[in-house]
Amino acid sequence: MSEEEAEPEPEAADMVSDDEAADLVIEPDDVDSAADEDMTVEPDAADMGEEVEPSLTAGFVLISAGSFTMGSPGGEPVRGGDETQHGVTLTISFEMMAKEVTQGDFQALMGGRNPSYFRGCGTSCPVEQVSWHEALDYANALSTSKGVAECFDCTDPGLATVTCLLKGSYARPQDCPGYRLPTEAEWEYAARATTTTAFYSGPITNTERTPLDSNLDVIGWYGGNSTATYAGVYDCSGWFTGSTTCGTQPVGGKQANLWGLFDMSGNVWEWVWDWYGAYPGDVTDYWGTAGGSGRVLRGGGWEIYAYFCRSAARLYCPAGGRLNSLGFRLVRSI
Ligand SMILES: [Ca+2]
Repeated sequence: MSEEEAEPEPEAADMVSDDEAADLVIEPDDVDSAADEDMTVEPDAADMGEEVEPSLTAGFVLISAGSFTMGSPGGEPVRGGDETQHGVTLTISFEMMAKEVTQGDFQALMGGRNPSYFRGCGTSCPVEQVSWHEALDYANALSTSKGVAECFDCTDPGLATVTCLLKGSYARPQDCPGYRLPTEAEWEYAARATTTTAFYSGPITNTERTPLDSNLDVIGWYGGNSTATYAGVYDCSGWFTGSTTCGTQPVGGKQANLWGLFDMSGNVWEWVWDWYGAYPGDVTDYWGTAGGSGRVLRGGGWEIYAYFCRSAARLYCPAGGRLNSLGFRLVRSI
C-alpha cells in the first residue's frame, strides 16, 4: 500500500467560533481539576514500601527510562511505510497522564473556555478541536498551578489564537521540568508498555471500521464502536451495524495498558511534540526533526479505521489544526 493510501485525511471537523465557546460557562466546582494533588501517584508511597499500582483514579503514571523498538514489524497488517523499526533509548523517566485531558480539565485551567465539538459528551470526555499551541498553553497553565517551571513562551496565552515555542533556556523539551507534550518516542514507548503487537491488547485482525476488531474493541473507541447518543453527535451512518450516531466517549472507559494508561488507542488522536518526518536510525532521547509541515498525531480516534489505532501508526497535522477527533495528554520529566 502506498503512503498516500495509508494516510487518508481525518474527518473534517466543524469549527466552533470563539463566541460560541464563550457562551458556555462552567462553575469550577463542576469540573475535575487536573491540578488536584490527590490524583498524582506520589513517589513517597514507593519509598515507604507500599506497592504503587496504576489505578483508575491516578492522574499520572510514572514511566521509567528504558529502551524499546519503535515502529512496526514488516508483517504487521496495513502498516504505514513511515513506521520503520529502529532502536530507541530514553534516558529520562517521565510521568504521563493516565487519561486524555478532559473538557473539564481544560475549562478549569483556561478560564472556562471549551473549544470542543462534542460538548454534549460532558466534562469527563476528552477536549478536542485544540491546536498544538493550545495544548502547550494548557501545559503552561498546569505547570503554574502545580508550582513547576513553565516550558513555553506563548503569545496570546489563554486565547484560541495562542502560539507557543519552547523557551530558549531549554535545548530539548525533555530538559524542562514542567508539563509538556510527550515526544513521539515517549508516546509510543508508553503506549506499547513492553508490548510488540499492533495494539497493546494483541494483534490486529480487522483493519477497517467493520467487522469489529475484537482486540481493539477491548481497549479503544474507534470508527467501529463509537456509538454516542448525547446532543451533538456525529452522523456515522454506514460505518458499522447497529448505530448511526457516533462521537467521543468519557475518558478511561476501556481497558488500560500494562502501565495503567487509557485510550492510547482511540477516543481522540493525541498531539505529540515532534515535527512529522522520516525516522532516524537507532537513537537516544530523540525529539523529532528540526522542522516540517505538521506535528505528529498518535493513537487514532473515535472516527477512524482500526489500523490507525495501532501503537505504531502515525499521522500529522499543521500545528494550528483543529479536529473534532484530536486532543492530547501531557507528560513531565522526572
Ligand atoms: Ca487517544
